[in-house]
Amino acid sequence: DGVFDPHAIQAKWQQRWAQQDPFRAGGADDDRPRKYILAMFPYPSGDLHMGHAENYLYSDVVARYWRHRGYNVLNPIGWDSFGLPAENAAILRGADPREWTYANIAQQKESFHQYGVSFDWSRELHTSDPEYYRWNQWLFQRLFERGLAYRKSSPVNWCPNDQTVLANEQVVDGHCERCGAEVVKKKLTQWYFRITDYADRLLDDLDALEGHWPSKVVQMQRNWIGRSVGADIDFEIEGRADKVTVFSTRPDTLYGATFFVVAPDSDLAAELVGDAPAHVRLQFQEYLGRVQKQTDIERQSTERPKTGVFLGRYAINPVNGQRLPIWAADYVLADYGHGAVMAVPAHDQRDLDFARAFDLPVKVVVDTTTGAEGEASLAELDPTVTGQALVGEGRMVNSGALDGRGKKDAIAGMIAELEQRGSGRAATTFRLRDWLISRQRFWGTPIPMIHTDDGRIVPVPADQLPVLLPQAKDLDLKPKGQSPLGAATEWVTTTDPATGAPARRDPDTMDTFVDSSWYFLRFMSPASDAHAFPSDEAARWAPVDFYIGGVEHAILHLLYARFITKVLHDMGLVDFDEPFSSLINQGMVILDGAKMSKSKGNLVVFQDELDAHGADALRTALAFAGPVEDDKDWADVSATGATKFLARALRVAQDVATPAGADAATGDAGLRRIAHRVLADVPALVEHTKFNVVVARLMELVNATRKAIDSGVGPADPAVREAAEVTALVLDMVAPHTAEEMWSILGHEPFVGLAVWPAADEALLVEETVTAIVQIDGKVRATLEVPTAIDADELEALARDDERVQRSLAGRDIRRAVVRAPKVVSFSTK
Ligand code: ANZ
Repeated sequence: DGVFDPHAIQAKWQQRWAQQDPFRAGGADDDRPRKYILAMFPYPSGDLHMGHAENYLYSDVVARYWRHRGYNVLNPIGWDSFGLPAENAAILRGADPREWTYANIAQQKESFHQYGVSFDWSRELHTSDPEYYRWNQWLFQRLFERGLAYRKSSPVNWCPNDQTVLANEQVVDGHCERCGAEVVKKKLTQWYFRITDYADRLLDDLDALEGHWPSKVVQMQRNWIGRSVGADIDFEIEGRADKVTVFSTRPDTLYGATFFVVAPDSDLAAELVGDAPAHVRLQFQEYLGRVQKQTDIERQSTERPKTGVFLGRYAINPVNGQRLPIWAADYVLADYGHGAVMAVPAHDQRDLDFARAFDLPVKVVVDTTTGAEGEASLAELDPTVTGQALVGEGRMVNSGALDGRGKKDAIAGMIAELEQRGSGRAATTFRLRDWLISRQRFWGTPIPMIHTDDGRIVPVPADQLPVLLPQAKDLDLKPKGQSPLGAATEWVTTTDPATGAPARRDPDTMDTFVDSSWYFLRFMSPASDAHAFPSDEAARWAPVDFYIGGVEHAILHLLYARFITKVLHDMGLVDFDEPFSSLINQGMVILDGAKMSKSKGNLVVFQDELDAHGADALRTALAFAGPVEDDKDWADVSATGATKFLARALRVAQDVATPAGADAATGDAGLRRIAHRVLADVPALVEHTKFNVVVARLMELVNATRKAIDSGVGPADPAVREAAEVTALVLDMVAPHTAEEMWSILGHEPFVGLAVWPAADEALLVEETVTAIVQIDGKVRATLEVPTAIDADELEALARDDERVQRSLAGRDIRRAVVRAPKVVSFSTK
C-alpha cells in the first residue's frame, strides 16, 4: 500500500460497476426528484477523441453530482450510427458500412468503460438498428399524415462529391458541411419536412431559452429563422392569366417600382421566356447555365457587377397601372419569398445597381431629406447620379394618397389600399426553408413510402414496417447521384397496397438529422416495439435538464430537435415543447493553439492518454484545464500533475487513523472549516459548470489535510477522517475510481458514487473575510469579499470569473496579472 496504481484501481472499480450496475436510472416507482443529463451522442466514425473526452466528462460530473444530491439521474448513451462517413469509409475499404460502424461502436464503448463514465448502459441505443429506425419511419408517416412531410420539385443544394442533396443547414458558406466540396444547385423532386410551419414558434420560443442556452446559439437560431415582415403584392402579367405575387418589406415604395425581376432558376422565369423570340431564349438558357453554377452567397454579393436578361414581358403595377419590364437576374433567389421582386431602384441598393447597369428608370418616392439623411436637397441625392439608394426614412412623395406620410404609416396605408383592391395583403417571410430530408445514399433510414404505377405516393402499410435496409454486400454503394437502393431490384419492387399492382419503394434514405431529432426520447425505452417512446416516461424525465455538445450543432441538430419536439407536442405525445432546458457548448481541445487533426499531425489520441495516465488523471486534468466553454490547449494540461494530486488524495485516506463513525465535532476546527466550506461551495460551482474551480478547491482541501496529518493535529484527529470523506465524495465527480478506492479504504461500503451529500455545518462556515479590489489597467473595476486565508491563485481565478471584470474587459485579453492575496488583483491588458 502507499503506491498509487491508477490502472489497477480503475480495473477493480470498473468491474464492480459492471457487475452491480449502480448508475442505472430508477424506474417509475422511484419517487426521488429526477434529472435528465445528456451529452450529444457520438457519431461512430472512428475512435473516441479528445473532444469526446471533454464532452462526456462534463456530463458525467453533472450526473454524478445530482446523484449525490439525492436525485434519480438518467445519464444515457447511444450512437448516431447512420450516415455518410461510415458509408464513404466502407466504400473506400470495400467493407460493409454496418460492420465498419459496429466495430467502431464496440471500440468507443470500450473506451467509455475505461473512462469511468456513469452511463445507464441498459438504455444503450444505435440509430442504425431496425428497433430504432423503424420509429423514424413511424415519425415520417405521422408527419406525412399531418401534411408536414411532402414532396416538391425545387432547386436543391447538391454536393457533387458526396453525390447527394443537402439541407440548407448543411451548407456552410456555400460548401458541404461534411466534405467541404462546393455545393451546386440542381432541380430535383425531394421529400421535405414543413419546418416553416413552425417558424414563428421556433423563433418566439427562443426568448424563454435566453439565459439557459448560450446567447450566441440563440442569436444564430434567430438569424437562421430570419423573420421579415411586409406584404405580398400581386402583379398582373401581360399575356398571362394568373397574377404573380412578390414579397416586399417595403410595400410603401410600390409607386417607385420601375421594373420587375424573377429568379432565373424559377419555374416562372422558364414559363415567361417560353414565348420569347429564339435569340432571347438562347440568351436566357446560357445565362441560366451560368447562374446554376453559383452559390447563393455569390448571387447575393453586392461586390459583383449585376447581370440579367430582359424577358420581353411586362408586369402591371397594381396601384398606378405602369408597365414594368420583366428581367431575370441572379440576385433574386428562387426559394426566398416568391422568387420574384418588384424592383425599386431609388430605395434598394441591389435594384439600383441593376438599374444603373441596364439603364432602367429610377423614381424617388421617399424624400429622405426630411429624415435622418439631413440637409442635402433631393436633387443632390439623386441615386442615378450618386449610385447610392435612399434607404433612410422620410416623407412619401410621388405616391398618390400616401404623399406626406412617414414610413410606418405609409406601409400600413399601402397594405390597406392593396387589400381593398384585392391585390395584396400583409405577409411575413422567413429565411428558414423547409427541411429537405431525402438523401441519395444507402446508410440511412429507408423512406417508408411507395410509388404506385398510376403515380400515387402512399405510405407503406403499418403492418409492413419497418422497411429494412437490404444487405450492403449485394449493392454497389458508389455515389452515382441516385440512391443505391433504387438499383436493388428485389428490394425496391413491392406492391400497391390498394390494388396489389406492382409498385416501387421510395429509394432514398432520410437525412440522419431525423434520427437525432428525437433520440433523447427513445432513451425512455430503447427496446420498446410498442411505441417510439412511452409518453408517461417522457413526462417524468424530459425535457433534458442539462444538454452539452459542440457549438457546431448551434443550428442543425438543435433546430431540428426543437421542431420535432413541437410536432410531437402538437400530436399530444409530449407535454413540453422545447427539448433541452439548458444547453452548454464546451470549448475545443486544441494543441499549441491549433485545432487537432490527423492531417496537421497534432493529434492527441484519447486512447493513448487513457493508457498512459488512466481515466482519473485524464479526467481531472481536463476538468482542471479551464472553464467549460473555453478552448483548452493540451500543451497546458498536465496529466502528470493530476496523477500526483490523486496519489496525494489517496494517501490521505490511507493515513486516516480513526475508525469510521468517529465524532467529527471533536476534531480540529481549522481543517473542519475548510472541509465544510467545500461542502457548502461546490454545489453552486457545479451548477454553474465551474468544474475547474471544484478541482482547485479539492486540491486545497487535500493540501490542508496533508498539513494537518503531518503537523500537531495528526492522523488520529477525527477532522482528518471527515476531510478525507468529503474529499472522496467530491472527488467522485471528476476521479471516480480513486474516490471509490478512498471510500473503501475509509471503511465504507461502495459506492461513493451513490453517497448523499451531507449538509455543511453552518457554524463552521462563518469566516473572516476581507474586501479585495480588482484593478484593470490601474482602475478599480470590482471588489470581492474573500476569505482572509485565500491564496493568490484562487483570488486570481475569482477575479477573472467576476462578471464586472468580464464586462470591463469587453473581450480584451489579460496580458499580465499581479496578485497580492487577499487584498489586490491587478490586471493589465496592454
Ligand atoms: C421592394 C423593396 C423596396 C424592397 C425597398 C426592399 C427595399 P429581407 O429583409 O431579407 O426579407 N426580395 C424579396 N424576395 C426576394 C428574393 N427571392 N430574392 C432576392 N430578394 C428578394 O428582404 C426582403 C426584400 O428583399 C424585399 O423587399 C424584396 O425587395 C427583396 F426599398 O421589395 B423589397
